[in-house]
Amino acid sequence: METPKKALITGITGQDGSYLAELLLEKGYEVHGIVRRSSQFNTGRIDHLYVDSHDPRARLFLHYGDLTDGSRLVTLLDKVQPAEVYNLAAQSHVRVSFDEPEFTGLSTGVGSTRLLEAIRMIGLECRYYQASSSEMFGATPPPQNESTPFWPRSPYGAAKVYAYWMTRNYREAYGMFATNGILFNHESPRRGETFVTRKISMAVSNIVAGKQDYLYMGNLDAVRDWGYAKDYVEAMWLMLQADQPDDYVVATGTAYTVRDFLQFSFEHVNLDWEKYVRFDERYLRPTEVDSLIGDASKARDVLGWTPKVLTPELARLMVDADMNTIDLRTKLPAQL
Ligand code: NDP
Ligand code: GDR
Repeated sequence: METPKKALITGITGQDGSYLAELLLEKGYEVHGIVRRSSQFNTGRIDHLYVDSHDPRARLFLHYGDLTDGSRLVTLLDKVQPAEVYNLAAQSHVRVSFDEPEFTGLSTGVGSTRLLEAIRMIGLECRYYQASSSEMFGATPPPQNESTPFWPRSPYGAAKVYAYWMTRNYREAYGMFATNGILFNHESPRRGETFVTRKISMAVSNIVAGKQDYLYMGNLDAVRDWGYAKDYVEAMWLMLQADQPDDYVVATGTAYTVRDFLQFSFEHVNLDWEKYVRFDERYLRPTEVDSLIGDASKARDVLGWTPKVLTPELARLMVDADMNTIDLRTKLPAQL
């Protein structure tokens, strides 16, 4: 029997990590994931994939670690010897990055350097994926592609720009197969509950169930290019199968406002969003990113990648998922 290819995923407990782990397991990989120690289990998104490690069929293995702990990354990479490393771990919330700029820099920015340097130090021959972001384009007007200048508008965006350039530098300086996926917003029923799309889909289901009266929101005019996370992890994998390391934008190329997303979601259950949505300035950011619309022609032409799910369908799919699990949710999310 052939030895399975090994992949290491940082951020495996997050939205994208869980879909990527699923995809790689389906493709026959042995998947290793880095998990942060927490006072409660934080593996809810991947529990369905886990097989006890004593079982000979087990192909998913979890290890404690943290992107702020460089020596741990060295010992772990040395032990696992993965052929592919996907760096998805980050403090990924833009609004929170204004409250925690230093930690965001340490994890989202310097965390990538720690991982790249660990790979270099032990001489690991692997392919590296960096989760770069459309937030790097920030205030540069759309459409944005691989040649668009960066103008980050948050500590998160700035940390991602640093990680992007470190990834390119390790590619150019050491010949490492290091690739940036510049992904635009992508969502799913596993999206964190304080990101705008999931906040909306959960509120719709709570309102229908009579558990919530109003939804408090910030800027409804922001334009985003929202795709489906399951489609986007496929693009990550394709990038590491390419002949050469490179940088790719991944997006749907469509544009909707937060207001549009509200309308698609409430309309799906025959409610008028304007009756339920109220403004709270707490959800505004000191500097906003007004409009992100990606041009993913390169990913289409070189990798053969195209999105399957577009924003209106995504909104409906997320509302349906939250409507189906409403009975399992016992409390409303804290107002964060
Ligand atoms: P999530 O916030 O859902 O997941 C982030 C993951 O990173 C979690 O597993 C989290 O662990 C882990 N993590 C956070 N800090 C550390 C740390 N210091 N050490 C180790 N692990 C850590 O993000 P997504 O899945 O949505 O996004 C994945 C990546 O892609 C992120 O880097 C994000 O910035 C980037 N990105 C996301 C986009 C999107 O639209 N979703 C678009 C473009 C880029 P825990 O579960 O313990 O919190
Ligand atoms: P974003 O996602 O900042 O684009 O970053 P988020 O869903 O948080 O915000 C999208 C837009 O909605 C506006 N907005 C609100 N946002 C939140 N969270 N809560 C609200 O109540 C609210 N009201 C209006 C925001 O101002 C913003 O304009 C995401 C993250 O996944 C990043 O990690 C990733 O890199 C980028 O997408 C691409």
